[in-house]
This record gives sequence, C-alpha cells and structure tokens, in this order.
Amino acid sequence: EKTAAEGYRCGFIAIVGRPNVGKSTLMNHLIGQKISITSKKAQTTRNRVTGIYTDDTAQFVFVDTPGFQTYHRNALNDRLNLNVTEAVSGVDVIVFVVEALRFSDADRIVLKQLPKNTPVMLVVNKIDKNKAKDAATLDAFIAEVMQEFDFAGYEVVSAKHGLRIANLLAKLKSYLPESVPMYPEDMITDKSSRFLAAEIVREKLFRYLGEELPYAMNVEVEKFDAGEGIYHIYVAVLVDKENQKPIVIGKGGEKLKKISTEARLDMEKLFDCKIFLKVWVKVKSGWADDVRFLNELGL
Ligand code: GDP
Ligand code: K
Ligand code: MG
Repeated sequence: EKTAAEGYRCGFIAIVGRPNVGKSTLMNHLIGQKISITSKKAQTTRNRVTGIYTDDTAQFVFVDTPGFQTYHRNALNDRLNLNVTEAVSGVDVIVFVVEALRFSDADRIVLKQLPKNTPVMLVVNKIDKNKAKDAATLDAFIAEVMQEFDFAGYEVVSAKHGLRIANLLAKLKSYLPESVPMYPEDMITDKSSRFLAAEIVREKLFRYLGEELPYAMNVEVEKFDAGEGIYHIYVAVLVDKENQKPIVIGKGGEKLKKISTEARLDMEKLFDCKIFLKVWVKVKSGWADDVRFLNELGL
C-alpha cells in the first residue's frame, strides 16, 4: 500500500492542442497502451479518454481532448468545444502540444481557452521530423512559442518514436499533488471495453476512408458479449445519408471487410482473447444536429 506520507503523487493531466499535433499518439505512449485512436485526419478523437500510468512513485491520470475546429457550426462542434473546456477544468497540469516548427492561429485558438490558474507545460512534438533535427532551428522555434503564453516549462518529444517520454513524465510528476493512488495499479483506463471497441472501429474508418470519410459519421456498439475465451461484438457505423453507405462499404464490400478485419485483430490484442466481430452500416438522418442523439452517444 502506497501512502502520501511516503511522497507518493497522484493527479490529473489534460493534453490539449489543435488537431493532428499528436495528442492521442502521445497519450498512448505515456501510458504504454493503445487506448486513444490516432489518424492523419483532424478530429479523430471525439470522446474524453482517460489513460492511467502508474509507477512506484506516482500515478498519472491523463485526459485526452478532442481537437479544435472552427468551421461547420452545428450541435456536434459546439459539444466538441465544450469538452475541451471541461477537460481542462480541475486538472493539476495542462500539456499544450504543438508540432515542431509549426505554430499558427489554430494553436493560438486553443491556447486562448486555457485557464490562467493552472500550470501549462509546452510540449514540442514530432522532433523526429527532418527540419526539426537542427538544434538551433528547434531552439529558435521553442523561444518563439514560449513568448505566446506564460508556460510553466517545456519539453521536446517524439510521441511516435517514444523519444524523451520519460523526461516528460518526470517533469509532469512535479506538478502532481502528494496523494495515494486513486485507481488500481493495473488499471490503464476508466473507459469500458465497449467504448474501446467502438474507438478501434472508429480509428479504422478514419484510416481507410481517408478524404472520403462522411463528415457526420459515428460508431455504435449494439451488442458486446464477453464470453469465456471469446467476445462477440456487433458494431453499427452510422452515416447521415443513404448514398454514404457505399462509401463505407466499398466495391464488393472490400473496404468494410478491411476495416473489420483490422479492428478484430486490434481487439484480440487489447482484450487478449478471440473476437467475433460484425460491422455494418446504418443510416441515421441528421444526427450531427441532434443534441438529444449526441447525449445518447455520450458525446
Ligand atoms: P491528435 O489529433 O492531436 O490526437 O493527433 P494524432 O495522435 O491522431 O496524430 C496525428 C498524426 O501525427 C498521426 O498521423 C500520427 O502518426 C502523427 N504523429 C504523432 N506524433 C508524431 C511524431 O512524434 N512524429 C511524427 N513524425 N508524426 C507523429
Ligand atoms: K488526429
Ligand atoms: Mg486525437
């Protein structure tokens, strides 16, 4: 049993930044497991995902936030923006992620939303990029960004390659209050298996549909049977219009097959058992504008 008296620390960390800076990739590396979906497309992450990393000296509870978006005003986007504000309230430290050598108004929009009374650590990600390998260039970039906000400090990392992640954890630890761990040591997320299954399917959709991805699309787990040695999982992909169905299904069903095969393999790794997975496409008209429906989806 760990006690606060032994100097153990435990606290909450929000990871924020414009879409595609690598927030989800970073969180997955921080906790050493894939629980937050990543993709090349902006706005992959819709739900607040909590990842937990525990070691002998501290427990880090991470909150991954949806990216920011300034176009397409509808109920969904209003909800996304609301979640960012919610995610940073009450945390002990905020990680503001930027992409090395890239800082623009999209980053400033996020920075402007951050509370002034919580320490914000600047994390410069993607230092593996060729142009970021020149130390002087990278230093100049960091100095420039440091002028934009009263940051508590900074760290440079490559989330994708797992570079300097331990250094970042060490710095974050100093902001966590002394406390006993709040979650069991072997717990990596407070999200349900059902939620994680939906996240995996969502990731494959983003990955394989690329630019064709219908804007208004969501994933719903209709049935999740966790049996002895095998899980039976039934997932519906919800699209806006009938004519979007063939985009997801592909010629001869080939796209949907690829999506469900890859999702099944990821689920087998995550849940450590055999998976029977069925994925199909359903039309749900106008859902992106339907606040009640968003509530049902937990958004
Ligand atoms: P998010 O929208 O901020 O959550 O970003 P994601 O984690 O989904 O990452 C967006 C894209 O950037 C993906 O294609 C990642 O593979 C890529 N990416 C993330 N971290 C790094 C990194 O350290 N180096 C490079 N080169 N790419 C990265
Ligand atoms: K993304
Ligand atoms: Mg993300």
